[in-house]
Amino acid sequence: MNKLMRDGKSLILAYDQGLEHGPTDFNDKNVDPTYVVDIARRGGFDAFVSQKGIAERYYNNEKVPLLLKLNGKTAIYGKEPMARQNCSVEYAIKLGASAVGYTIYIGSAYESEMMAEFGRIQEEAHAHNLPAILWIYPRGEFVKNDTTKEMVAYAARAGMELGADAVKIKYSGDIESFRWAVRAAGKTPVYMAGGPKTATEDEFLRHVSECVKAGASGVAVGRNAWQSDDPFRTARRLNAIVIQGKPLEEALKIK
Ligand code: FBP
Repeated sequence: MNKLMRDGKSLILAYDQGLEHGPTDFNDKNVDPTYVVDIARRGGFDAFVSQKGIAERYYNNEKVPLLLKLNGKTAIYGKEPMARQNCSVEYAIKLGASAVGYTIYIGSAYESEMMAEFGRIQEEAHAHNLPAILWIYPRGEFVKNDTTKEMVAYAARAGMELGADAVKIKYSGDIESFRWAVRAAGKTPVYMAGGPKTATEDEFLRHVSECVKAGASGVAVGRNAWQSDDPFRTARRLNAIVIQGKPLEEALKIK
């Protein structure tokens, strides 16, 4: 994990939403992967996340490490969520990846298939000295609310027990409950998932700041960064909170 961390913290830029949600998340600027790779490169991010198609065409041995997603799904099929592997660890390495990512939907009827697949990927990644990072989201018919204290901590714990080198989980909404999730993850670093763009940037940065206070090792953000009117200012503020440990009020003054 060291390659993706500065002083034990990471700022990760996620750009796999085109597959997960469709181009509906994009405008004329950020629909172009070149625009987002540039934010990752010059915005002080510790990793850029994409599917292999974007890495093949737009990631050219950039300074920012590549965290290649090895599975994904579209938003079209609405039943029990399942995302199978679509890229090998070996090919991720060929593309220059420093880490691989995989999503498991715990609670889905297909969770055991994703767990088995991740188990193989994790072992293969470790054999090549690559960290395997889990996006771990409670989802499916039996998950009524995926951001309760119990659910978020369950995701964190499950990810740790499955051998993830870091887990990316949703914010549970307050410091105390997120602290429990971080505790449940033990030695496994926890990243907060960004989520849809909040009404104001202050709101998003407050969540980030709360997660850091709760012990998170960073944030893996997409829309709240590359949909920002000023993504480089957002990145500077994120760096201040996550990497430099600055208080929210101070970060918000950064221009
Ligand atoms: P965002 O910050 O844009 O939410 O990105 C984080 C992320 O985990 C992406 O990597 C992924 O594409 C998306 O969220 C998944 O979103 P959903 O919660 O709709 O499945």
